[in-house]
Amino acid sequence: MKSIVSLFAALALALVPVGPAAAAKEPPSQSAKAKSKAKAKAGKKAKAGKRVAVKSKRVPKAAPAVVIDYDGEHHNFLEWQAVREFIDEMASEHGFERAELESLFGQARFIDSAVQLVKPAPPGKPKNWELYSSRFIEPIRIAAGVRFWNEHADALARAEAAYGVPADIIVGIIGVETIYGRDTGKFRVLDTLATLAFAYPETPNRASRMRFFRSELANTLLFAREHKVEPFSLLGSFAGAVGMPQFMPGSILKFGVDFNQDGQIDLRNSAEDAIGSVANFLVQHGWNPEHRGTPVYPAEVSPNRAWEPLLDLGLAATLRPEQLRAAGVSFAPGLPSERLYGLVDLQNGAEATEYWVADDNFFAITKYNRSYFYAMSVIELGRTVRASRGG
Ligand SMILES: [Ca+2]
Repeated sequence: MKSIVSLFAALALALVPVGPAAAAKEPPSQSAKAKSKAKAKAGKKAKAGKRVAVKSKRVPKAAPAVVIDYDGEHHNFLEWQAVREFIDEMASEHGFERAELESLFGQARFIDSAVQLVKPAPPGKPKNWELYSSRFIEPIRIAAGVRFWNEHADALARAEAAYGVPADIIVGIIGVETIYGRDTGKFRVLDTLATLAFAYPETPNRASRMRFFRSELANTLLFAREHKVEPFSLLGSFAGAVGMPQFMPGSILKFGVDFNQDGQIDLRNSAEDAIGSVANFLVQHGWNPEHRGTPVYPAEVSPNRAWEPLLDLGLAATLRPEQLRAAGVSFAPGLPSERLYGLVDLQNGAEATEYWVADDNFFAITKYNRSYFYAMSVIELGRTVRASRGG
């Protein structure tokens, strides 16, 4: 039984962007969009993949009979010079067999929807925190969060003890990412990453994004080899993000944790692995276990706008409370005076902007997805789920 479970887990493993998570990550709303039908078929795919699991360190030559339920064009990636250079690099730097990689790329599909989805949104409506957060702080996700927390209370408590990351933050992230595993993505990671690595659309940041996805493609092959997983069995979002916490392959390699100790890091099927991996990711990105209590404090700003330059200090807590006060930022007296903070603005369309001061732990969440809206939604969803459970 154990072997079936672990194989299933490994094969279905889907991987986050960023920072690892962040830099590359698609907005959760989009990742959710791309996933609706996948769940029912995931079991079949994993079972199909199970038969082809290999013990050798070599990349299997043939893809398994994984059912693909999306339209992808058969494209001969090997026609592209950049792909051939990539194969050369993987062979010379990491010892992959050229013929095996050629076989894989010969079977990869071009995913046009991934190309469309990474294009910048048309300029339009101003940022609106209320609207954004209402997609995540809502009854269905809150109820699913309560169930998830109840079901995995032991693992959440174990993660809090081991990493110092409270359950509500982990529950907030997994809820915002995939509604607790409901929307983990249906694309073969090799298809989407090959498409985005070598056919990224014309955008101002095209070169850096292609480098990123090329690197994640390499990470996918490295992960598959290291963990003896058939590469085409890895499923994820249109941007290659895998599993309940939507880790990019590079993040799985660096920060993934086998938290249920079954020998596999399976972020798609193991909530325990997802919980441990999220906590580990945060700690590795600056989460400070010593900082108990809330990472954010409501603030008010003076009309003279002397605080405005403080909004441009990057995703880091660098200001002492007295520096904030001197610039016209006020906050409740209970704020711990020995910590550093950053000033955060949550724009609200035509309504008044909300201001907060935030400590290291808020900014650790922004390493998962580089957005104030994202980090604040994680915190609020976690708090709401905690309150719904009775605290
Ligand atoms: Ca595991």
